[in-house]
Amino acid sequence: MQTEDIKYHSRFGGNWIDTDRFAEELAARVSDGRISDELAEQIAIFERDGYVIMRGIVPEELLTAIDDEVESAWEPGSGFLGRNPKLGLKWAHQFPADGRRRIVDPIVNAPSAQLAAFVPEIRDFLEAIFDETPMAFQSLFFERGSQQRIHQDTAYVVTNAPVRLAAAWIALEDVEEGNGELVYYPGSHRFDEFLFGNEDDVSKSWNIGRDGQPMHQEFLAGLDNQAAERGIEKARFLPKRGDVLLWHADLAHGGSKQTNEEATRRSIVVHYTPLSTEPNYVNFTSHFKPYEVAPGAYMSSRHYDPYLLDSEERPVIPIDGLGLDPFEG
Ligand SMILES: O=C(O)CCC(=O)C(=O)O
Repeated sequence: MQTEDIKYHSRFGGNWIDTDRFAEELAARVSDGRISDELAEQIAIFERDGYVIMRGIVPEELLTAIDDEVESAWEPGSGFLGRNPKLGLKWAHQFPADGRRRIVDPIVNAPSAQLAAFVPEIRDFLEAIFDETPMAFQSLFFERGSQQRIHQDTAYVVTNAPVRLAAAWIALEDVEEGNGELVYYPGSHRFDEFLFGNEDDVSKSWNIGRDGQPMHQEFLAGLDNQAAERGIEKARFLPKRGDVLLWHADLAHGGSKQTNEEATRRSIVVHYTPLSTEPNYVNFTSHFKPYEVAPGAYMSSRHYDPYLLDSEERPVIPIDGLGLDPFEG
């Protein structure tokens, strides 16, 4: 693509799909065989709506293996890290089994989750929109829904190329309305852009010290307001096990209220960026080492050193407040 005079929807740039040349560029890539017709259709939907749903792309053998890996994650010594809103970050076995546990970066220690993050449909799609090898760099396993207010990931998932980001929501079980399902505003990736920071330091990401809570609330309210002004209704993702929803960096999405108290809503969310992009955590971890998990597929982690997967050791996390002993009580 000729780079002069190209206009991006965002002042922070993006991928080629985020430019005013999208339609002609897509046609050119299809016509010279770089992109298949099927992939082109998915990319066109993603560009228009800010997300695309791929049904049944994670095979059942992989899903069964993930179930086992997640079960083993709660055992002392598993090496998995967990998180919940109350207790923060700890070894996974240190969390009560109340159904609200989350596993941090499950794709590092769980080989099947890693494969699921890069099933060919996801890998090829990401490579096509990034025009580059994809890298998974922030993932979470959820037992139940986050119930998180509708937001854009660019506010919190920080890299040096903010719009060159996409995420996958991988369903590990069927989800019904009331189970804390994922909700989103179709088309919201093209909403007017909220600017954090100040004149000297305009930013797409929220920094609590610099911006404070009022600006954060203004950002969140702005998403609902823009949806209302444009007459956009919330859509719900009610997947079957093995379905995946891929979303754009700026799709406004969140977790709906869980009205069915008993229900779990097991899922894995993976964030991706091109291999040349640097997550913000390169500035405060020694673990930024992209690791090739399969040809054309990389991962990195803020907490784990994936290269330890090649050794006999379990990945360990020498970060503040957490010891190195994955058996600690
Ligand atoms: O799955 C959910 O409830 C929401 C997940 C989400 O918003 C995220 O990971 O960015």
